[in-house]
Order: sequence, then structure tokens, then C-alpha cells
Amino acid sequence: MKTSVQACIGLGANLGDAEGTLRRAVIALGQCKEVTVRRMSRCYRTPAWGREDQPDFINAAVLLETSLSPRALLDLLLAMEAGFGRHRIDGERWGPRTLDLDLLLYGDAMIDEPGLRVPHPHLHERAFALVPLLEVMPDARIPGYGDARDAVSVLEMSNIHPL
Ligand code: PH2
Ligand code: MG
Ligand code: MG
Repeated sequence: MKTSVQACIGLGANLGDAEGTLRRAVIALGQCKEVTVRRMSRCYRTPAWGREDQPDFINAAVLLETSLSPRALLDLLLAMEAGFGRHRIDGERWGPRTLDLDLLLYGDAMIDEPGLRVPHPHLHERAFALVPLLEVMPDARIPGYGDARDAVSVLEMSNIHPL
């Protein structure tokens, strides 16, 4: 039997039909034979973090099981972003996008390689990622940090609204 690992993906979008895009992206993920989607969180409206001169985001998270390596899963996520019309702009950080799929957690792995950092390096400071993550994985631990619940407890959450 192939070993499978639990991974968590954070989804975000703030261009076009953001909620529809997130839902279609989860369906597309589940159609990949190496991926089983176990749970999807609600979709949340969240204020833009990091760069505030852009529309609110819709964010969600999914818990999945996969036999893909972290690198292969990342490549799948990047290919899906492109398939949903995401055009990366050289040097642009935290800008508006049609779809962002971030690998938040991959089992209890800690990875720091070019283009691939797990847990996601900003996870513990982003309520828009932690709130949906905790919905699909209430006991989530962030390797190298601690409990996701502790991370979210010190963040502003009043502006994270389920749709
Ligand atoms: N993603 C970013 C930057 N800022 N803000 C919110 N609310 N949601 C996001 O998904 C998001 C963001 C970069 O990936
Ligand atoms: Mg992101
Ligand atoms: Mg990303």
C-alpha cells in the first residue's frame, strides 16, 4: 500500500469569482488520483494582509491525504494556479490573484528548500490562514512553532467572516 500523508492547503483569491474559483479548485484537487480531499472549511471574507491596497480576499483551507511528495504536491498546486488563470508577476509579492494555493502543512515535515518552505513561513501570523485551518484540523500543530490554536489566540480575528 502506498503511504499517504495528511497535508493542509490554504486557498485564497481576490479577483473574479473568488468563492467559485476556490470551490472549483477543491474539486480539481480531488480529481487528482494521488490526492483525497478529506475536509474543506467554510469560505471566509478576509481583509488583505501584507499589502492593503487591494480587494478583500476569500480564504479557505482543505485537509487532504496524498501520496505525492511535498515537491510534487507543490508542483501540482502551482500548475493548478496557472490553470485557473494566475499570472505571476516577477518580483510581485502579496498582490491580487485569481487563485493562490499554499502548502501550509505536510504531516509534521519541516522543509526549507528553494521555492518550498513547510510549514508555510507566515502561517503562524495569519488569521486568514489559521482560522480555516483550525476548522479542518482543530488540533493542528505547526512544526517548529507549536499549537495553531495558540498562534491564532494572539491575532485579530474579528475581521475574518465566514460567508
Ligand atoms: N495572501 C497573500 C497576501 N495577503 N491576505 C489575505 N487576506 N488573504 C490571502 O490569502 C493573502 C493575503 C499572499 O499570498
Ligand atoms: Mg499565499
Ligand atoms: Mg502562494
